[in-house]
Amino acid sequence: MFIKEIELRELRMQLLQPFETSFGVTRERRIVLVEVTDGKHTGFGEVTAGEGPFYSHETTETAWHILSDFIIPKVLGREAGTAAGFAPLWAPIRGHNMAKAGLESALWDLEARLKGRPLWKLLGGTRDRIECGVSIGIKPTIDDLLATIDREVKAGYRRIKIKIKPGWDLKVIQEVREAFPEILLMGDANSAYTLADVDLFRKMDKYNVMMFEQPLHYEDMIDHAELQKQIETPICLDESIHSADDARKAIQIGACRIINIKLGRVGGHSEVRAVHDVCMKNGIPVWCGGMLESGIGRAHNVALSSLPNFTLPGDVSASKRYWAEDIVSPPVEVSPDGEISQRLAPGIGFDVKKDLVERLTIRTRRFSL
Ligand code: OSB
Ligand code: MG
Repeated sequence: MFIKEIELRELRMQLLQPFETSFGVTRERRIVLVEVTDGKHTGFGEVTAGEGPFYSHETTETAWHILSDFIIPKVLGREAGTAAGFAPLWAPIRGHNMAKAGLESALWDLEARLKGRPLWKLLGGTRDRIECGVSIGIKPTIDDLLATIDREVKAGYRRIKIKIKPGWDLKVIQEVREAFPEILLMGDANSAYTLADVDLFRKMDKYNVMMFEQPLHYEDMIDHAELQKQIETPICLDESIHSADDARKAIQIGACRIINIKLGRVGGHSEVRAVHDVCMKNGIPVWCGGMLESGIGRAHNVALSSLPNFTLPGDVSASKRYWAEDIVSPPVEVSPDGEISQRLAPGIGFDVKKDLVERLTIRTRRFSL
């Protein structure tokens, strides 16, 4: 694989509905797409950084900078046998996993297309259908939330995740559980709590919640281990896990019983597989997290969710929940029983709608030899 040209673009895409978490509200996405070519085939990747440094330190702007000024210059004009073979080139760059993953995932797509194989098979995936859940943001009222859950359950989604934060937690969980006694329910706090809240979590233990996702600080494992000792509901880590090594340590100290794997947060498909393998070896189930992706990031998420230890429904849901028109064709669709089928075409298996991408683009930069 010889890298002849790389193109970055920033897209602006309006979400159909605002998405609110404990760290803020997102109305519009600023998405960086990475397109790599060997002159014959093309691969696409997506940077999942947020617009501001509130989920992680990375932003759309920092990813553009790190890709343009540090990662791309190391990769352009270089040759490697596989996508994984390029990773040593950017290994000296500390952090910035989402910027790295934007390019790394494009290289995997390129490798898969070059070999004429679906990406999910190249990754070692075994599931030709994946189970889908939804992530539902904080709503103005509990009634709004209940109505949204009702709609998503009727649409077939198999697991409901709600966002929680101080003041939108115990009572909300209690009412959701009362209205939907049977659903697989979980809560994601995005680091909104501290160990001082252990009593609150003990109270929430009795509502049969599948897991609490990242209740404590975004860099912590130690306090999570303490909280996990004191509550029965499994803890799932999201923000704290950036690598297979983090996963190993978190498991070793009992900081979680489940791990959410995000392609961007761990720096690409190779590290996704490494995190996946550590978890599988230790009997820790994983699921695929989402970052309000466009169809390209979504397609990568569908593919990686085919790995065998993705045994829980992920935050990988239909394009139409986010976008009036997605940038891939066909859009990502979920069956009435809550599953997405893997694509059989080479690479991510979806076509990129060039005209729409062009219309949504607010800047481009092309790097060629
Ligand atoms: O914590 O999982 C999260 C969205 C943006 C940033 C962080 C998170 C999320 C979601 C949405 O929960 C998942 C999705 O539907 O894409
Ligand atoms: Mg999360």
